[in-house]
Amino acid sequence: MITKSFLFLTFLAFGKQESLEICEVENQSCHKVSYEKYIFYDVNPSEGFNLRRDVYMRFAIMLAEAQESGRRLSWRLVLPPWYNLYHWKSVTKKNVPLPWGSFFDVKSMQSFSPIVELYDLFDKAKQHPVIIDRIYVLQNFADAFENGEFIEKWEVSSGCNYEGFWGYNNITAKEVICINFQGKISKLWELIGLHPQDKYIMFAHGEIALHDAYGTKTYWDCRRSMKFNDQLVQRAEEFVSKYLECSTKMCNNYISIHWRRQDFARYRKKDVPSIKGTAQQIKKAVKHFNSYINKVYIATDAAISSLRDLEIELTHLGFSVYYYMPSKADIEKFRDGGVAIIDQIICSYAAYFIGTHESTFSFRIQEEREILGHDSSSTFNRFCPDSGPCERPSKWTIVY
Ligand code: GFB
Repeated sequence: MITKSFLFLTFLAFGKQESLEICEVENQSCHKVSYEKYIFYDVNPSEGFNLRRDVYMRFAIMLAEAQESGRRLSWRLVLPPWYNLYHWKSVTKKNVPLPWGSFFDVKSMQSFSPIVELYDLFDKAKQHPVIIDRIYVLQNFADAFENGEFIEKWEVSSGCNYEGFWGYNNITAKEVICINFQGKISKLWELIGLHPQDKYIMFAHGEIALHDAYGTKTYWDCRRSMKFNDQLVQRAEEFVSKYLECSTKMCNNYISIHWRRQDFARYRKKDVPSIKGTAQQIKKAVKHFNSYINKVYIATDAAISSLRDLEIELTHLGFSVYYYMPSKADIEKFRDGGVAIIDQIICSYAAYFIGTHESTFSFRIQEEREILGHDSSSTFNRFCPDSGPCERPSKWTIVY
């Protein structure tokens, strides 16, 4: 409580009212009082887990860079809970919003950017419900190019709405504004600057704002801070040790594949191989890389019947095949999201990896392998279609 003994207040942070320093003359002491403001964001409901991880990075970097520049110190990023993801098909406990701590080491993420879990914000916010001052619903412009040029811009538009708040009914908003937006994420500060008094703002369709820069040191600093939650790492390591007989994060005795099927096998036939073709490509890769390896770890979203067919093909070719089949208890504990991360961790420890073209699930494994220090020639490999052109995957190597 501020009493008469507090005689003066100073504004910090370049004259903006971002934090207050309160000095008490009687005690001759000063302390800062935080004046926190919060950015919420959400992503198009149909987007999967691994694109969402990338959207997080765009916002986390935006906030981290703002802090580093010494401006906008009061802003925090609220992590949108994981809720009702389209690809999460297991029928376990009823669908509840899951915090980021279920999958990631949030303390490590906080070492990079000023983030808070939504449940922490509920604790901090004195008002209930939390009332968001303004939701900006981002939309694409009808035509991204003006006279053949991509220009960064935004304009207020109409015809949008926002339904959501991850199933919570104790969040609401005063105003929803539709914005046609194209450009880098730091341009969102222009929108934030329109109403300097706002304390809680939100961007819906956050995926529309692009990275300021991709693959830079800052990108990788952020990416490295996204460590997985310990329980998931432990479960993956148990599997690697017990079945793949390796006890380091850089195994030399198995290769891993991410075999994305489902919609990829149906609609992207020019990018993915048949079952027989997959087995043949694995054989060729092993022969080229290290013909002593005979263990193949498969991460996949394929139907069990297709997985068994691939297993039969690979067994005929002399390979021992491994995959992680979560028990009911594992699914209850880790949920679909955690089970997928366990697959990703196991793939990341392998001597050699082959991924699926343009799958963000594969991209995240490649990044993990870069962080672990695998030679990039063992990482940036993809399955090709049985016939036709096969573009080499881009190499996004780590920067320190
Ligand atoms: O993560 P994600 O965006 O990767 O979505 P893509 C695919 C989801 O399918 C994952 C499951 O988050 C998992 O829930 N999944 C895929 C897997 N592969 C595996 C696997 O090997 N193991 C396990 N356990 N689960 C995007 C989609 O997928 O591709 C978009 O999100 C769209 O909706 C686009 O379809 C073309 O980038 O592969």
